[in-house]
Amino acid sequence: MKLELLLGDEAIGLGALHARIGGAFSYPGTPATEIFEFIEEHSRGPHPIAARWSANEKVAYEEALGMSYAGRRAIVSMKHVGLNVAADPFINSALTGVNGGLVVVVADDPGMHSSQNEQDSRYFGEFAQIPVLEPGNQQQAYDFAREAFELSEKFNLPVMIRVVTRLAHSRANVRVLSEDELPPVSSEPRPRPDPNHWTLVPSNARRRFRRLLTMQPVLVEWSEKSAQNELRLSGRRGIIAAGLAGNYVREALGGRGDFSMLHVATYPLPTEKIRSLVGHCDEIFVVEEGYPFIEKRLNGVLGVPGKAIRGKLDGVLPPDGELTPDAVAAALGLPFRQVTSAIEDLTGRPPALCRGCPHADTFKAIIDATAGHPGTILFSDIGCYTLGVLPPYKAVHSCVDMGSSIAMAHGAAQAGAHPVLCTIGDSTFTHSGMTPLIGAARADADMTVFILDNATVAMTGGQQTMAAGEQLLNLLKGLGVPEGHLHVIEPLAKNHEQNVALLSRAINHRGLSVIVAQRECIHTRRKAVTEKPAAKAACASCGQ
Ligand SMILES: Cc1ncc(C[n+]2csc(CCOP(=O)(O)OP(=O)(O)O)c2C)c(N)n1
Ligand code: SF4
Repeated sequence: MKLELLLGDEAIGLGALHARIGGAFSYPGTPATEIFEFIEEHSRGPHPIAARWSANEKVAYEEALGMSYAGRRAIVSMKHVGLNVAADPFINSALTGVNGGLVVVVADDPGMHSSQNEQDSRYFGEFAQIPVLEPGNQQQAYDFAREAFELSEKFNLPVMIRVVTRLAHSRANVRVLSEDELPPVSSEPRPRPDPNHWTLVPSNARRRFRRLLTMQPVLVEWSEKSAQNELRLSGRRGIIAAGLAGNYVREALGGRGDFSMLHVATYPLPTEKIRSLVGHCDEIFVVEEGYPFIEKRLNGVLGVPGKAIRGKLDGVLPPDGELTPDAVAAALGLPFRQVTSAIEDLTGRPPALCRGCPHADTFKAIIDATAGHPGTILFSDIGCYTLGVLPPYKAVHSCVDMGSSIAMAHGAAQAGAHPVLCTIGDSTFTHSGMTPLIGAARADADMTVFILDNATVAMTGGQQTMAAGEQLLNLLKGLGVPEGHLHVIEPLAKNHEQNVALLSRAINHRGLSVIVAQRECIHTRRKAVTEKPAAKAACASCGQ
Protein backbone atom coordinates (compact mmCIF):
# COMPACT_ATOMS: atom_id res chain seq x y z
CA MET A 1 0.00 0.00 0.00
CA LYS A 2 1.03 3.62 -0.42
CA LEU A 3 -0.37 7.01 0.51
CA GLU A 4 -1.85 9.49 -1.97
CA LEU A 5 -3.40 12.87 -1.28
CA LEU A 6 -6.74 12.74 -3.10
CA LEU A 7 -10.02 14.58 -3.46
CA GLY A 8 -13.01 12.40 -2.62
CA ASP A 9 -13.84 12.44 -6.33
CA GLU A 10 -10.29 11.41 -7.26
CA ALA A 11 -10.34 8.63 -4.66
CA ILE A 12 -13.43 7.21 -6.37
CA GLY A 13 -11.79 7.55 -9.78
CA LEU A 14 -8.67 5.77 -8.59
CA GLY A 15 -10.72 3.06 -6.88
CA ALA A 16 -12.51 2.46 -10.18
CA LEU A 17 -9.22 2.30 -12.10
CA HIS A 18 -7.90 -0.15 -9.54
CA ALA A 19 -11.06 -2.25 -9.97
CA ARG A 20 -9.96 -2.60 -13.61
CA ILE A 21 -12.87 -0.85 -15.28
CA GLY A 22 -13.24 -1.04 -19.03
CA GLY A 23 -14.69 2.47 -19.26
CA ALA A 24 -15.92 5.64 -17.56
CA PHE A 25 -18.94 7.64 -18.68
CA SER A 26 -20.24 11.02 -17.58
CA TYR A 27 -21.67 14.40 -18.40
CA PRO A 28 -20.05 17.32 -16.53
CA GLY A 29 -21.75 18.56 -13.37
CA THR A 30 -20.41 19.90 -10.09
CA PRO A 31 -19.52 18.26 -7.71
CA ALA A 32 -19.06 15.05 -9.74
CA THR A 33 -16.96 16.31 -12.67
CA GLU A 34 -13.56 15.43 -11.21
CA ILE A 35 -14.38 11.71 -11.00
CA PHE A 36 -14.49 11.39 -14.77
CA GLU A 37 -11.68 13.91 -15.31
CA PHE A 38 -9.36 11.92 -13.05
CA ILE A 39 -10.13 8.67 -14.85
CA GLU A 40 -9.86 10.32 -18.26
CA GLU A 41 -6.45 11.70 -17.35
CA HIS A 42 -5.24 8.19 -16.47
CA SER A 43 -7.07 6.33 -19.20
CA ARG A 44 -4.11 5.82 -21.49
CA GLY A 45 -1.09 3.63 -20.85
CA PRO A 46 -0.51 -0.10 -20.99
CA HIS A 47 -4.20 -0.87 -20.26
CA PRO A 48 -6.19 1.88 -22.00
CA ILE A 49 -9.82 2.30 -21.06
CA ALA A 50 -12.71 4.13 -22.73
CA ALA A 51 -13.30 7.61 -21.31
CA ARG A 52 -15.18 10.16 -23.37
CA TRP A 53 -17.80 12.69 -22.24
CA SER A 54 -21.33 11.72 -23.19
CA ALA A 55 -24.06 13.99 -24.56
CA ASN A 56 -26.06 13.81 -21.32
CA GLU A 57 -26.43 11.65 -18.22
CA LYS A 58 -28.98 9.29 -19.73
CA VAL A 59 -26.63 8.60 -22.61
CA ALA A 60 -23.73 8.17 -20.16
CA TYR A 61 -25.74 5.66 -18.12
CA GLU A 62 -26.76 3.72 -21.21
CA GLU A 63 -23.22 3.63 -22.56
CA ALA A 64 -22.04 2.27 -19.21
CA LEU A 65 -24.87 -0.28 -19.19
CA GLY A 66 -23.96 -1.38 -22.70
CA MET A 67 -20.35 -1.88 -21.63
CA SER A 68 -21.53 -3.88 -18.63
CA TYR A 69 -23.73 -6.10 -20.82
CA ALA A 70 -20.69 -6.64 -23.07
CA GLY A 71 -18.90 -8.07 -20.05
CA ARG A 72 -16.67 -5.22 -18.83
CA ARG A 73 -16.80 -3.16 -15.66
CA ALA A 74 -18.09 0.40 -16.12
CA ILE A 75 -18.48 3.48 -13.94
CA VAL A 76 -20.92 6.29 -14.66
CA SER A 77 -20.78 9.48 -12.61
CA MET A 78 -23.02 12.52 -12.46
CA LYS A 79 -24.31 15.25 -10.23
CA HIS A 80 -27.57 14.56 -8.39
CA VAL A 81 -29.89 16.23 -10.91
CA GLY A 82 -28.17 14.21 -13.63
CA LEU A 83 -29.82 11.14 -12.18
CA ASN A 84 -33.22 12.72 -12.90
CA VAL A 85 -32.16 12.73 -16.55
CA ALA A 86 -30.82 9.16 -16.36
CA ALA A 87 -33.71 7.86 -14.25
CA ASP A 88 -35.27 5.72 -16.97
CA PRO A 89 -32.30 3.42 -17.70
CA PHE A 90 -31.23 3.60 -14.05
CA ILE A 91 -34.49 2.19 -12.68
CA ASN A 92 -34.87 -0.36 -15.46
CA SER A 93 -31.31 -1.63 -15.15
CA ALA A 94 -32.20 -2.81 -11.64
CA LEU A 95 -34.61 -5.20 -13.34
CA THR A 96 -32.33 -6.31 -16.13
CA GLY A 97 -29.33 -6.68 -13.87
CA VAL A 98 -25.79 -6.29 -15.13
CA ASN A 99 -22.94 -8.42 -16.42
CA GLY A 100 -19.64 -6.58 -15.86
CA GLY A 101 -19.88 -4.60 -12.60
CA LEU A 102 -21.81 -1.34 -13.05
CA VAL A 103 -21.29 1.46 -10.54
CA VAL A 104 -23.19 4.74 -10.64
CA VAL A 105 -21.71 7.55 -8.58
CA VAL A 106 -24.07 10.36 -7.73
CA ALA A 107 -22.77 13.53 -6.10
CA ASP A 108 -25.39 15.42 -4.09
CA ASP A 109 -25.01 19.11 -3.41
CA PRO A 110 -26.60 20.03 -0.06
CA GLY A 111 -26.50 23.80 0.26
CA MET A 112 -26.80 24.14 -3.53
CA HIS A 113 -23.27 25.47 -4.00
CA SER A 114 -23.71 25.06 -7.75
CA SER A 115 -27.04 23.38 -8.35
CA GLN A 116 -30.66 24.12 -8.94
CA ASN A 117 -31.86 21.96 -6.02
CA GLU A 118 -30.54 19.79 -3.17
CA GLN A 119 -32.32 16.46 -3.65
CA ASP A 120 -31.11 13.35 -1.81
CA SER A 121 -30.08 10.50 -4.11
CA ARG A 122 -30.56 7.84 -1.43
CA TYR A 123 -34.26 7.98 -2.33
CA PHE A 124 -33.35 7.08 -5.89
CA GLY A 125 -31.32 4.12 -4.66
CA GLU A 126 -34.25 2.94 -2.59
CA PHE A 127 -36.65 3.57 -5.47
CA ALA A 128 -34.53 1.35 -7.75
CA GLN A 129 -34.07 -1.15 -4.87
CA ILE A 130 -30.33 -1.47 -5.36
CA PRO A 131 -27.43 -1.36 -2.90
CA VAL A 132 -26.13 2.10 -2.02
CA LEU A 133 -22.76 2.86 -0.43
CA GLU A 134 -22.20 6.18 1.31
CA PRO A 135 -18.54 6.88 2.10
CA GLY A 136 -17.78 9.02 5.12
CA ASN A 137 -14.25 10.02 4.10
CA GLN A 138 -11.79 9.83 1.19
CA GLN A 139 -10.42 6.47 2.30
CA GLN A 140 -13.89 4.96 2.20
CA ALA A 141 -14.49 6.64 -1.15
CA TYR A 142 -11.52 4.69 -2.57
CA ASP A 143 -12.36 1.44 -0.77
CA PHE A 144 -16.07 1.61 -1.62
CA ALA A 145 -15.37 2.26 -5.30
CA ARG A 146 -13.45 -1.01 -5.49
CA GLU A 147 -15.93 -2.91 -3.34
CA ALA A 148 -18.90 -1.61 -5.36
CA PHE A 149 -17.74 -3.46 -8.48
CA GLU A 150 -17.43 -6.72 -6.54
CA LEU A 151 -20.93 -6.23 -5.09
CA SER A 152 -22.40 -5.35 -8.46
CA GLU A 153 -21.14 -8.60 -9.96
CA LYS A 154 -22.06 -10.62 -6.87
CA PHE A 155 -25.67 -9.37 -6.76
CA ASN A 156 -25.96 -8.87 -10.51
CA LEU A 157 -27.26 -5.35 -9.88
CA PRO A 158 -26.05 -1.81 -10.47
CA VAL A 159 -24.58 -0.34 -7.28
CA MET A 160 -24.82 3.32 -6.32
CA ILE A 161 -22.18 5.34 -4.48
CA ARG A 162 -23.59 8.53 -2.98
CA VAL A 163 -21.24 11.37 -2.06
CA VAL A 164 -21.82 15.00 -1.10
CA THR A 165 -19.97 18.15 -2.18
CA ARG A 166 -17.82 18.53 0.94
CA LEU A 167 -16.42 15.01 0.55
CA ALA A 168 -16.13 15.17 -3.24
CA HIS A 169 -14.15 18.40 -3.10
CA SER A 170 -11.88 17.99 -0.07
CA ARG A 171 -8.53 16.21 0.09
CA ALA A 172 -7.10 13.66 2.48
CA ASN A 173 -4.42 11.04 2.51
CA VAL A 174 -5.68 7.73 1.17
CA ARG A 175 -3.99 4.33 1.44
CA VAL A 176 -4.15 2.85 -2.05
CA LEU A 177 -2.93 -0.33 -3.67
CA SER A 178 0.50 -0.14 -5.19
CA GLU A 179 1.21 -1.40 -8.70
CA ASP A 180 2.24 -4.93 -7.67
CA GLU A 181 -0.94 -5.34 -5.56
CA LEU A 182 -3.40 -4.56 -8.35
CA PRO A 183 -5.52 -7.37 -9.77
CA PRO A 184 -4.55 -8.50 -13.27
CA VAL A 185 -6.43 -7.04 -16.23
CA SER A 186 -8.55 -9.80 -17.66
CA SER A 187 -8.23 -10.12 -21.41
CA GLU A 188 -11.62 -11.83 -21.82
CA PRO A 189 -14.95 -10.11 -21.13
CA ARG A 190 -17.39 -11.95 -18.87
CA PRO A 191 -19.62 -14.37 -20.79
CA ARG A 192 -23.08 -13.06 -21.61
CA PRO A 193 -26.09 -14.51 -19.78
CA ASP A 194 -29.55 -15.26 -21.21
CA PRO A 195 -30.55 -12.19 -23.30
CA ASN A 196 -34.12 -12.53 -22.01
CA HIS A 197 -32.88 -10.97 -18.76
CA TRP A 198 -32.15 -7.77 -20.62
CA THR A 199 -35.17 -7.56 -22.86
CA LEU A 200 -37.92 -5.92 -20.85
CA VAL A 201 -41.02 -7.05 -22.65
CA PRO A 202 -43.75 -7.56 -20.02
CA SER A 203 -43.24 -11.33 -19.54
CA ASN A 204 -39.50 -10.85 -18.96
CA ALA A 205 -39.95 -7.64 -16.98
CA ARG A 206 -42.37 -9.30 -14.53
CA ARG A 207 -39.93 -12.15 -13.98
CA ARG A 208 -37.01 -9.75 -13.51
CA PHE A 209 -38.99 -7.53 -11.14
CA ARG A 210 -39.83 -10.56 -8.99
CA ARG A 211 -36.12 -11.39 -8.95
CA LEU A 212 -35.36 -7.84 -7.78
CA LEU A 213 -37.94 -8.21 -5.00
CA THR A 214 -36.54 -11.56 -3.85
CA MET A 215 -33.08 -9.95 -3.74
CA GLN A 216 -34.18 -7.43 -1.11
CA PRO A 217 -33.73 -9.67 1.98
CA VAL A 218 -30.33 -10.68 0.57
CA LEU A 219 -29.35 -7.02 0.31
CA VAL A 220 -30.56 -6.30 3.86
CA GLU A 221 -28.52 -9.25 5.12
CA TRP A 222 -25.42 -7.94 3.31
CA SER A 223 -25.96 -4.47 4.76
CA GLU A 224 -26.52 -5.94 8.22
CA LYS A 225 -23.24 -7.83 8.11
CA SER A 226 -21.20 -5.05 6.53
CA ALA A 227 -18.33 -4.04 8.77
CA GLN A 228 -18.69 -0.53 7.33
CA ASN A 229 -21.70 0.10 9.58
CA GLU A 230 -19.95 0.58 12.89
CA LEU A 231 -22.03 0.23 16.07
CA ARG A 232 -20.79 1.26 19.50
CA LEU A 233 -23.11 0.98 22.49
CA SER A 234 -22.32 3.05 25.60
CA GLY A 235 -24.55 5.81 27.02
CA ARG A 236 -28.36 6.13 26.83
CA ARG A 237 -28.06 8.99 24.38
CA GLY A 238 -27.38 7.67 20.89
CA ILE A 239 -26.45 8.96 17.48
CA ILE A 240 -27.15 7.51 14.04
CA ALA A 241 -24.91 9.28 11.55
CA ALA A 242 -24.70 8.61 7.83
CA GLY A 243 -21.74 9.09 5.49
CA LEU A 244 -19.83 12.33 5.88
CA ALA A 245 -22.06 13.43 8.78
CA GLY A 246 -20.26 10.78 10.86
CA ASN A 247 -17.11 12.94 10.62
CA TYR A 248 -18.96 15.98 11.91
CA VAL A 249 -20.26 13.92 14.83
CA ARG A 250 -16.76 12.65 15.70
CA GLU A 251 -15.43 16.19 15.55
CA ALA A 252 -18.24 17.41 17.79
CA LEU A 253 -17.71 14.56 20.27
CA GLY A 254 -13.98 15.30 20.40
CA GLY A 255 -13.15 11.81 21.69
CA ARG A 256 -15.84 11.55 24.40
CA GLY A 257 -17.38 8.11 24.50
CA ASP A 258 -20.60 8.67 26.46
CA PHE A 259 -22.84 8.66 23.37
CA SER A 260 -23.75 5.36 21.72
CA MET A 261 -23.24 5.56 17.98
CA LEU A 262 -24.11 3.82 14.72
CA HIS A 263 -22.33 5.07 11.61
CA VAL A 264 -24.37 4.03 8.56
CA ALA A 265 -22.51 3.51 5.29
CA THR A 266 -24.71 1.02 3.41
CA TYR A 267 -28.32 0.85 2.21
CA PRO A 268 -30.78 -0.85 2.49
CA LEU A 269 -30.48 0.18 6.11
CA PRO A 270 -28.93 -2.30 8.56
CA THR A 271 -32.16 -2.71 10.52
CA GLU A 272 -30.90 -4.96 13.32
CA LYS A 273 -28.07 -2.59 14.15
CA ILE A 274 -30.55 0.28 14.20
CA ARG A 275 -32.83 -1.75 16.48
CA SER A 276 -29.91 -2.45 18.83
CA LEU A 277 -29.05 1.23 19.11
CA VAL A 278 -32.65 2.35 19.51
CA GLY A 279 -33.31 -0.39 22.08
CA HIS A 280 -30.30 0.72 24.10
CA CYS A 281 -30.97 4.48 24.04
CA ASP A 282 -33.73 6.83 25.22
CA GLU A 283 -32.83 9.71 22.97
CA ILE A 284 -31.53 9.20 19.42
CA PHE A 285 -30.04 11.92 17.26
CA VAL A 286 -30.09 11.28 13.52
CA VAL A 287 -27.39 13.19 11.68
CA GLU A 288 -27.42 12.91 7.88
CA GLU A 289 -26.64 15.16 4.90
CA GLY A 290 -29.65 15.78 2.67
CA TYR A 291 -33.21 14.84 3.54
CA PRO A 292 -34.19 13.17 6.84
CA PHE A 293 -34.05 9.81 5.06
CA ILE A 294 -33.16 7.65 8.08
CA GLU A 295 -34.94 9.87 10.59
CA LYS A 296 -38.25 9.54 8.74
CA ARG A 297 -37.95 5.76 8.75
CA LEU A 298 -37.26 5.73 12.48
CA ASN A 299 -40.21 7.96 13.23
CA GLY A 300 -42.64 6.26 10.88
CA VAL A 301 -46.14 7.65 11.29
CA LEU A 302 -46.40 7.31 15.06
CA GLY A 303 -42.83 7.71 16.26
CA VAL A 304 -41.05 5.25 18.56
CA PRO A 305 -42.94 4.97 21.88
CA GLY A 306 -40.79 6.04 24.80
CA LYS A 307 -37.97 7.30 22.62
CA ALA A 308 -37.13 10.82 21.57
CA ILE A 309 -35.95 11.00 17.97
CA ARG A 310 -34.02 14.19 17.27
CA GLY A 311 -32.86 15.61 13.97
CA LYS A 312 -34.11 17.62 11.05
CA LEU A 313 -37.76 16.81 11.64
CA ASP A 314 -37.92 18.15 15.21
CA GLY A 315 -35.76 21.13 14.31
CA VAL A 316 -32.57 20.47 16.33
CA LEU A 317 -30.75 20.33 12.99
CA PRO A 318 -31.45 22.63 10.04
CA PRO A 319 -33.74 21.00 7.46
CA ASP A 320 -31.88 22.44 4.49
CA GLY A 321 -28.34 23.36 3.48
CA GLU A 322 -25.13 21.63 4.52
CA LEU A 323 -24.49 20.32 7.99
CA THR A 324 -21.47 21.69 9.84
CA PRO A 325 -19.58 20.36 12.88
CA ASP A 326 -20.85 23.41 14.81
CA ALA A 327 -24.48 22.73 13.94
CA VAL A 328 -24.06 19.08 14.95
CA ALA A 329 -22.36 20.01 18.25
CA ALA A 330 -25.13 22.49 19.04
CA ALA A 331 -27.78 19.83 18.32
CA LEU A 332 -26.05 17.38 20.66
CA GLY A 333 -25.82 20.04 23.37
CA LEU A 334 -22.02 19.98 23.24
CA PRO A 335 -19.72 22.96 23.39
CA PHE A 336 -18.56 24.13 20.01
CA ARG A 337 -15.98 26.48 18.68
CA GLN A 338 -17.51 28.91 16.22
CA VAL A 339 -15.08 28.62 13.32
CA THR A 340 -14.62 31.92 11.56
CA SER A 341 -12.39 32.40 8.62
CA ALA A 342 -10.95 35.32 6.75
CA ILE A 343 -13.49 34.60 4.00
CA GLU A 344 -16.34 35.67 6.26
CA ASP A 345 -14.79 39.12 6.54
CA LEU A 346 -14.89 39.62 2.79
CA THR A 347 -17.70 41.63 1.25
CA GLY A 348 -20.09 39.37 -0.67
CA ARG A 349 -19.83 39.68 -4.44
CA PRO A 350 -22.58 38.34 -6.68
CA PRO A 351 -21.46 36.13 -9.57
CA ALA A 352 -21.21 37.84 -12.93
CA LEU A 353 -20.36 37.10 -16.54
CA CYS A 354 -16.62 37.55 -17.11
CA ARG A 355 -15.47 40.81 -18.60
CA GLY A 356 -15.40 40.27 -22.37
CA CYS A 357 -17.80 37.29 -22.25
CA PRO A 358 -19.58 36.68 -25.57
CA HIS A 359 -22.88 36.12 -23.73
CA ALA A 360 -22.74 39.72 -22.44
CA ASP A 361 -22.80 41.10 -25.99
CA THR A 362 -25.65 38.76 -26.93
CA PHE A 363 -27.72 39.97 -23.96
CA LYS A 364 -27.02 43.61 -24.81
CA ALA A 365 -28.32 42.98 -28.34
CA ILE A 366 -31.39 41.10 -27.05
CA ILE A 367 -32.22 43.91 -24.62
CA ASP A 368 -32.05 46.57 -27.31
CA ALA A 369 -33.97 44.46 -29.85
CA THR A 370 -36.82 43.83 -27.39
CA ALA A 371 -36.92 47.38 -25.98
CA GLY A 372 -40.21 48.08 -27.77
CA HIS A 373 -41.81 44.84 -26.51
CA PRO A 374 -42.58 45.17 -22.79
CA GLY A 375 -44.31 41.77 -22.78
CA THR A 376 -41.18 39.86 -23.82
CA ILE A 377 -40.66 36.52 -22.06
CA LEU A 378 -37.17 35.02 -22.08
CA PHE A 379 -36.81 31.41 -20.95
CA SER A 380 -33.22 30.64 -20.09
CA ASP A 381 -31.45 27.34 -19.83
CA ILE A 382 -28.56 26.42 -17.55
CA GLY A 383 -25.07 27.68 -18.29
CA CYS A 384 -23.01 30.81 -17.80
CA TYR A 385 -25.72 32.74 -19.64
CA THR A 386 -28.18 32.12 -16.77
CA LEU A 387 -26.29 35.01 -15.12
CA GLY A 388 -28.25 37.21 -17.54
CA VAL A 389 -30.85 37.19 -14.74
CA LEU A 390 -28.63 39.56 -12.73
CA PRO A 391 -28.02 43.27 -13.21
CA PRO A 392 -27.13 44.96 -15.43
CA TYR A 393 -29.05 42.67 -17.84
CA LYS A 394 -32.03 41.40 -15.83
CA ALA A 395 -33.11 39.76 -19.07
CA VAL A 396 -33.81 36.18 -17.92
CA HIS A 397 -37.26 35.17 -16.69
CA SER A 398 -36.83 31.46 -15.90
CA CYS A 399 -34.32 28.64 -15.47
CA VAL A 400 -35.73 25.27 -14.40
CA ASP A 401 -33.71 22.33 -15.66
CA MET A 402 -31.28 21.51 -18.44
CA GLY A 403 -32.86 21.60 -21.88
CA SER A 404 -36.13 23.13 -20.65
CA SER A 405 -35.91 26.54 -22.31
CA ILE A 406 -36.97 25.55 -25.83
CA ALA A 407 -39.93 23.41 -24.72
CA MET A 408 -41.08 26.08 -22.24
CA ALA A 409 -40.86 28.76 -24.93
CA HIS A 410 -42.91 26.52 -27.21
CA GLY A 411 -45.52 26.10 -24.45
CA ALA A 412 -45.71 29.88 -23.92
CA ALA A 413 -45.97 30.46 -27.68
CA GLN A 414 -48.91 28.04 -27.73
CA ALA A 415 -50.49 30.17 -24.98
CA GLY A 416 -50.40 33.10 -27.43
CA ALA A 417 -47.55 35.00 -25.74
CA HIS A 418 -45.38 37.22 -27.95
CA PRO A 419 -42.51 37.79 -28.23
CA VAL A 420 -41.21 34.54 -26.75
CA LEU A 421 -37.44 34.07 -26.60
CA CYS A 422 -35.16 31.44 -25.18
CA THR A 423 -31.41 31.22 -24.62
CA ILE A 424 -29.56 27.91 -24.55
CA GLY A 425 -25.83 27.08 -24.73
CA ASP A 426 -24.31 24.70 -27.27
CA SER A 427 -23.72 21.97 -24.67
CA THR A 428 -27.15 22.22 -23.12
CA PHE A 429 -28.61 22.16 -26.61
CA THR A 430 -27.03 18.79 -27.41
CA HIS A 431 -27.79 17.58 -23.84
CA SER A 432 -31.56 17.93 -24.17
CA GLY A 433 -32.47 20.96 -26.28
CA MET A 434 -32.49 19.19 -29.64
CA THR A 435 -35.59 17.11 -28.98
CA PRO A 436 -37.95 20.01 -28.16
CA LEU A 437 -36.60 21.96 -31.13
CA ILE A 438 -37.83 19.22 -33.49
CA GLY A 439 -41.40 19.83 -32.26
CA ALA A 440 -41.04 23.61 -32.39
CA ALA A 441 -39.68 23.45 -35.95
CA ARG A 442 -42.44 21.12 -37.06
CA ALA A 443 -45.06 23.48 -35.63
CA ASP A 444 -43.21 26.59 -36.91
CA ALA A 445 -43.74 27.93 -33.38
CA ASP A 446 -43.90 31.70 -32.94
CA MET A 447 -40.66 32.02 -30.97
CA THR A 448 -37.01 32.97 -31.27
CA VAL A 449 -34.36 30.53 -30.09
CA PHE A 450 -30.89 31.85 -29.27
CA ILE A 451 -28.19 29.21 -29.26
CA LEU A 452 -25.16 30.66 -27.52
CA ASP A 453 -22.31 28.79 -29.17
CA ASN A 454 -19.18 29.55 -27.14
CA ALA A 455 -17.64 26.24 -28.29
CA THR A 456 -17.31 24.79 -24.79
CA VAL A 457 -19.09 23.70 -21.63
CA ALA A 458 -17.96 26.85 -19.85
CA MET A 459 -19.92 26.69 -16.64
CA THR A 460 -18.44 23.41 -15.49
CA GLY A 461 -14.84 24.26 -16.35
CA GLY A 462 -14.48 24.26 -20.13
CA GLN A 463 -15.03 20.65 -21.13
CA GLN A 464 -15.32 19.69 -24.76
CA THR A 465 -18.69 20.35 -26.33
CA MET A 466 -20.50 17.90 -28.64
CA ALA A 467 -21.32 20.22 -31.54
CA ALA A 468 -20.22 23.77 -32.30
CA GLY A 469 -19.70 25.98 -35.34
CA GLU A 470 -20.54 24.43 -38.70
CA GLN A 471 -21.50 21.11 -37.15
CA LEU A 472 -24.10 22.81 -34.97
CA LEU A 473 -25.55 24.68 -37.96
CA ASN A 474 -25.85 21.43 -39.93
CA LEU A 475 -27.53 19.83 -36.93
CA LEU A 476 -30.08 22.67 -36.78
CA LYS A 477 -30.90 22.30 -40.47
CA GLY A 478 -31.26 18.57 -40.00
CA LEU A 479 -33.71 19.10 -37.15
CA GLY A 480 -35.97 21.05 -39.49
CA VAL A 481 -35.10 24.71 -38.78
CA PRO A 482 -36.01 26.59 -41.97
CA GLU A 483 -32.80 27.91 -43.57
CA GLY A 484 -34.37 31.35 -44.21
CA HIS A 485 -34.89 31.76 -40.47
CA LEU A 486 -31.59 30.38 -39.29
CA HIS A 487 -29.17 33.23 -38.60
CA VAL A 488 -25.64 33.51 -37.28
CA ILE A 489 -24.35 36.53 -35.39
CA GLU A 490 -20.95 37.27 -33.90
CA PRO A 491 -21.63 38.86 -30.50
CA LEU A 492 -19.10 41.69 -30.40
CA ALA A 493 -19.54 45.34 -29.48
CA LYS A 494 -18.52 46.43 -32.98
CA ASN A 495 -21.40 44.36 -34.46
CA HIS A 496 -24.01 45.61 -31.99
CA GLU A 497 -26.14 47.74 -34.34
CA GLN A 498 -26.32 45.14 -37.10
CA ASN A 499 -27.04 42.38 -34.56
CA VAL A 500 -29.89 44.38 -33.03
CA ALA A 501 -31.38 44.95 -36.49
CA LEU A 502 -31.22 41.23 -37.31
CA LEU A 503 -32.67 40.22 -33.94
CA SER A 504 -35.54 42.69 -34.35
CA ARG A 505 -36.46 41.15 -37.70
CA ALA A 506 -36.30 37.66 -36.26
CA ILE A 507 -38.43 38.56 -33.23
CA ASN A 508 -41.05 40.23 -35.43
CA HIS A 509 -41.27 37.13 -37.64
CA ARG A 510 -44.39 35.25 -36.42
CA GLY A 511 -42.88 31.81 -36.71
CA LEU A 512 -39.73 30.02 -35.62
CA SER A 513 -36.39 31.82 -35.85
CA VAL A 514 -33.12 30.41 -34.62
CA ILE A 515 -30.16 32.70 -34.00
CA VAL A 516 -26.77 31.17 -33.33
CA ALA A 517 -24.45 33.54 -31.47
CA GLN A 518 -20.98 32.25 -32.33
CA ARG A 519 -18.00 33.40 -30.29
CA GLU A 520 -15.71 31.27 -28.18
CA CYS A 521 -15.55 31.66 -24.38
CA ILE A 522 -12.62 33.96 -23.65
CA HIS A 523 -11.10 31.46 -21.23
CA THR A 524 -10.97 28.43 -23.52
CA ARG A 525 -9.77 30.72 -26.30
CA ARG A 526 -6.97 32.08 -24.13
CA LYS A 527 -6.06 28.58 -23.01
CA ALA A 528 -5.92 27.32 -26.60
CA VAL A 529 -3.61 30.17 -27.55
CA THR A 530 -1.27 29.94 -24.56
CA GLU A 531 -1.11 26.20 -23.92
CA LYS A 532 0.79 23.81 -26.10
CA PRO A 533 -0.84 20.37 -26.08
CA ALA A 534 0.74 18.58 -23.09
CA ALA A 535 1.61 14.90 -23.21
CA LYS A 536 -0.70 12.98 -20.89
CA ALA A 537 1.20 11.48 -18.00
CA ALA A 538 0.72 7.82 -17.15
CA CYS A 539 -1.05 7.21 -13.87
CA ALA A 540 1.47 7.26 -11.05
CA SER A 541 -0.59 4.68 -9.20
CA CYS A 542 -1.57 2.05 -11.69
CA GLY A 543 0.12 2.84 -14.98
CA GLN A 544 -3.23 3.05 -16.80
C1 LIG B 1 -28.92 17.66 -15.37
C2 LIG B 1 -27.74 18.54 -15.22
N1 LIG B 1 -26.54 18.10 -15.65
C3 LIG B 1 -25.45 18.89 -15.51
C4 LIG B 1 -25.56 20.13 -14.94
C5 LIG B 1 -24.32 20.99 -14.78
N2 LIG B 1 -24.30 22.04 -15.81
C6 LIG B 1 -24.79 23.24 -15.59
S1 LIG B 1 -24.76 24.20 -16.95
C7 LIG B 1 -24.03 23.02 -17.85
C8 LIG B 1 -23.69 23.20 -19.31
C9 LIG B 1 -23.27 24.54 -19.67
O1 LIG B 1 -22.83 24.54 -21.00
P1 LIG B 1 -23.52 25.44 -22.09
O2 LIG B 1 -24.98 25.23 -22.12
O3 LIG B 1 -22.82 25.22 -23.37
O4 LIG B 1 -23.29 26.91 -21.54
P2 LIG B 1 -21.96 27.72 -21.14
O5 LIG B 1 -21.76 27.52 -19.68
O6 LIG B 1 -20.84 27.19 -21.97
O7 LIG B 1 -22.27 29.13 -21.43
C10 LIG B 1 -23.82 21.90 -17.08
C11 LIG B 1 -23.16 20.71 -17.58
C12 LIG B 1 -26.83 20.54 -14.49
N3 LIG B 1 -27.02 21.72 -13.90
N4 LIG B 1 -27.89 19.74 -14.65
S1 SF4 C 1 -16.45 31.34 -18.46
FE1 SF4 C 1 -16.61 31.97 -20.62
S2 SF4 C 1 -18.79 31.77 -21.12
FE2 SF4 C 1 -18.61 31.74 -18.89
S3 SF4 C 1 -18.92 33.85 -18.23
FE3 SF4 C 1 -16.71 33.57 -18.47
S4 SF4 C 1 -16.27 34.17 -20.60
FE4 SF4 C 1 -18.47 33.87 -20.41
